[in-house]
Amino acid sequence: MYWNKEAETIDAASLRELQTERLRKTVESLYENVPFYRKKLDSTGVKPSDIKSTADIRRLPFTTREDLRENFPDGLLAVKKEQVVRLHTSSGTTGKPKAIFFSQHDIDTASELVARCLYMTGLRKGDIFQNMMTYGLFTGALMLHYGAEKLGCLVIPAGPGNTARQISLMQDFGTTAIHITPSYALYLASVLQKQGIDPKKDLKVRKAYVGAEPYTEETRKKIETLLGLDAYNCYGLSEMNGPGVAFECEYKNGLHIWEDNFIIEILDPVTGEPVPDGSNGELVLTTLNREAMPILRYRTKDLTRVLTEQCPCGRTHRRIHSILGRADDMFIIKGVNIYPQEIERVLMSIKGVAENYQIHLESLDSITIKVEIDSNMFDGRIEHLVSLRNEITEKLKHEILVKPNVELLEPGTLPISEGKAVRVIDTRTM
Ligand code: DLL
Repeated sequence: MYWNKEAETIDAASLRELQTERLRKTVESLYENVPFYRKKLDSTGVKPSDIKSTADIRRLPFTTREDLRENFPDGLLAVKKEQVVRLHTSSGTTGKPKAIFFSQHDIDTASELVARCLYMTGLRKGDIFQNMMTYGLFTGALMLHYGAEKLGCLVIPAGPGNTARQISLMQDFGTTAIHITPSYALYLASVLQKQGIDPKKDLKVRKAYVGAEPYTEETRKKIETLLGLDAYNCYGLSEMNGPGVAFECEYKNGLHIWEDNFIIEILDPVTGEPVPDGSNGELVLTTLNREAMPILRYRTKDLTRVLTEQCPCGRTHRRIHSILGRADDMFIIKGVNIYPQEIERVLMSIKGVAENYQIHLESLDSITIKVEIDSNMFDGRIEHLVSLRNEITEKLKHEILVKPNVELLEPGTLPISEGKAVRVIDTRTM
């Protein structure tokens, strides 16, 4: 049931002790080797020997995306360059990318954590794992690749896109599990449907690891129904190894974060103060077991909450709710704060809505939702279209408190992205 029982079911006292020891070592390494952190620590008056418990994390400085960019390319490296065996980058929408370095120890640890993740969903030696994430500087594909190989799975490094080839690979090699973004999973389902392939009867794929972008429970259900499989949420970010930081177990009731490798804090995104247990806030992560590039209190901007009840799977590592959105994803229309996920939740729960949509922000008081709908809705009966458009408009208005313009489109009209989907098109001029 467990890949590493001792680590996964560690008791609370031993976990705190391990975290404290690893946090102290992390701060020691940063203080000695990274001038940026030494300066920050000196300015707050904290010395590595001051770390006596995990509560001392509150005395440590934050690290932001801007800090990573300002220290580009290797200003945050805590080891000699010769000890580095891998570089990944995360490209932002603006400015320089963030460079993340890994030592062999870091790669081994990341693979071990991913192996734990995949094992807890029931993936085993003998499974055939088709990896449809982008290989390259993006961490998405490689980290799951290594974890699946560690379990002894046959890994097919398919990469994203070329859907016809993806389907042939599944058919020819009997793929049992896939790793995919939510937007591509929905697209894949629509192509299978068009080709008359029933995934439940004609394919062997029974598990999907779905992540790299936020998605709602409604989207998960749609993916599961259309592809006839169990979809497990997989969360991570390049700055913290990539995918596999938090993952759902067989109960699919929140994502376990490996607390022997990360300290989790949930903070108010504006004040930076902790929110009460179980309340929503920004996830802030500290690495505890990284050699090349440890990071203290990284402001992920991802919004979530800690789920406090014990998980029936017996793992003691706490769970977070699936990501509710990003602190910087929010937009304001007519003075109302809106997150794209609220729109997605509504769209994906309406019968007749297909897989692809876009949110267009044109001015401070107008929002247009372009949404593809099932091809059978274009049956020449205009009243069907009118009634669907009214239903979407009313349900969205109820959820986001602003009446949107809704445009219904035929399937295949909106662009498909091979990587992360671009859902919000903001053409407002401020
Ligand atoms: O997206 C790592 C990853 C690859 C995770 C494959 C899962 C699967 P970055 O490109 O650095 O790394 O983007 C990280 O993507 O801060 C979140 O905002 C978002 N994100 C990643 N996974 C999820 C998820 C990878 N499961 C950023 N749910 C993060 C919601 C996610 N958002």
